[in-house]
Amino acid sequence: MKIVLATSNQGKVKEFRSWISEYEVVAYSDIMEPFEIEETGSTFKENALIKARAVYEKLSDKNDMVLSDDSGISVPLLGGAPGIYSARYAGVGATSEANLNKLIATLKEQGVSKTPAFYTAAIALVCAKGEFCVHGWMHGNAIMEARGHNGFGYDPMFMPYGYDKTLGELDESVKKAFSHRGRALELAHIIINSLK
Ligand code: ITT
Repeated sequence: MKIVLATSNQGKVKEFRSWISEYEVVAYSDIMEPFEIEETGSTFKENALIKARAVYEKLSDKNDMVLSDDSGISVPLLGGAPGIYSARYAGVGATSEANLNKLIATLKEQGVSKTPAFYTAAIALVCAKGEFCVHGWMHGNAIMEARGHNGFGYDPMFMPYGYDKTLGELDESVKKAFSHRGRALELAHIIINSLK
């Protein structure tokens, strides 16, 4: 059984590849022509399932399993924004740098130097046995500047609780152990192992 990642985000591909070691992991674009998947859901879970189902439908080997991730950063001070719109906060097709800069600029307008924020990841699994979804969260503070180059997306402005560095500065092992995606993947692993 292969695990096929239903994502075009290279940051996610990199994390999943290094965190799932005992299975063959391939990005869906390695085995089929990449295609547009419209994320029409109103929750992380709905969007994760939409992405995993779309790729599973096109799989030639239905014994393989599709894994997708819908994730984002939420800032309570901004009413939860950008949330499910994290990838398109600065507009459809915006670069992750533009999204990061927009969040920093928006928070600066609030006149605070840091504010609580949290990441959410919904991981959906679609396979011959059915559809499953698990979640993970990581809480911390959003700061008003970008620091470090590790991780991706909003990591340079996110300081997890218990650390005085951003995910951009911290070793990748911290993200594996404590992140939204790392925690959700731990739960996904249990499901995957029970189905193999
Ligand atoms: P796919 O839909 O192809 O998986 P995407 O990047 O569009 O890729 P999402 O719709 O789930 O995926 O949006 C996730 C966005 O949330 C991502 O682009 C980042 O801006 C942000 N994000 C999610 N997890 C993150 C993480 O671990 N570190 C930094 N930013 C993250």
